[in-house]
Amino acid sequence: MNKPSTRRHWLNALCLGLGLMGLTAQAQQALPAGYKAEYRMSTVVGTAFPWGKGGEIWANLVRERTQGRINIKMYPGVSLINGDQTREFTAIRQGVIDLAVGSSINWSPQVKELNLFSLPFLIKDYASLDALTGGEVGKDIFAILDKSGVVPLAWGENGFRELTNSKREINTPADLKGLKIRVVGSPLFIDMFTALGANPVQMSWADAQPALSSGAIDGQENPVSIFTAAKLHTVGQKNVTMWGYMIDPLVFVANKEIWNSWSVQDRDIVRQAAVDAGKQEIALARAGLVETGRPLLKDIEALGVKVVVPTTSQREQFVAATRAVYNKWKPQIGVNLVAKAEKTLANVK
Ligand code: X2X
Repeated sequence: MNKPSTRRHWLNALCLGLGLMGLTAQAQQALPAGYKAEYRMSTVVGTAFPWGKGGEIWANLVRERTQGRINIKMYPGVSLINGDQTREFTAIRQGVIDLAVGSSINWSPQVKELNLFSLPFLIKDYASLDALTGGEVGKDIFAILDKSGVVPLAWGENGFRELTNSKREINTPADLKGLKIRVVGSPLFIDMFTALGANPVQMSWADAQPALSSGAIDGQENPVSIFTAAKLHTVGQKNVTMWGYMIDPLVFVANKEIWNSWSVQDRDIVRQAAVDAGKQEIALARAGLVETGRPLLKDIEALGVKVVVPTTSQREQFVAATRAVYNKWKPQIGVNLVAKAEKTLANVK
């Protein structure tokens, strides 16, 4: 019945199978007990953006420095939660996401203190943000994140959020009147744009791009690094207003259980890699905006986009129009935390 050649074939297959099982077992043995073969990292945007690049740098540094013990796979587009960026924080806490580089805005529905960074016209320049994240306020926020159930590791940056639209130049609140502006998840943004006379529409970043393309909405607000990488000029966004009304920092975090499953040595590696990646990411986020003449703005104008910078008195009109929103949100964020931030900022040169 069984010809010798067929028997040999089965024997070979059996040996190959056993060999593979042995190899898999070996690979598993190489990992310390309790380590997963792969960890899932969430970001909103991919590696074409400073934010996604920061995630990639972090994952690569961790893989190299742990000799592959900790292997991180990126899930841009917040794909682990079907693009619903306002659920990211909960998903990290619950372990649906192992690691993340996330925006303070997207996590602020769960961590109300993170709305601090979204207070209109509070943080006026990079030195001001650095004074907050690098000082007592930054420590307080990390302690709050820790208490909220994640392990905060390092700061990154999305950037100063600028206003763009398809309709007209916007220099004052009057120019915004009636425009449909897409805003992100925190109700603070609905308050701000309502106060400015616009018609704010809350939607995810994934939904915003088709909505801009179809003209269902007129405008949006995001850092100009997002504008260029997402090519928003191709979806009708022909006007940019450099009003710098707020800046959203990013935070590199880990799920607590995952964190505790690692050796102390590996935790140090992951934390230091986050700090190093965060520094590089912040430099990428600021590229073209910190050099004299802000060369990135010239690049945007070269795309056929009109870039305006409100004068001091025009800017004052935006500040005045949103002051009531600032005052309404201060107690919701925490009077002490906001006062501490205001005091720190008053001392920034
Ligand atoms: O949705 C946005 O506007 C974005 C990409 O900037 C954030 O995730 C906060």
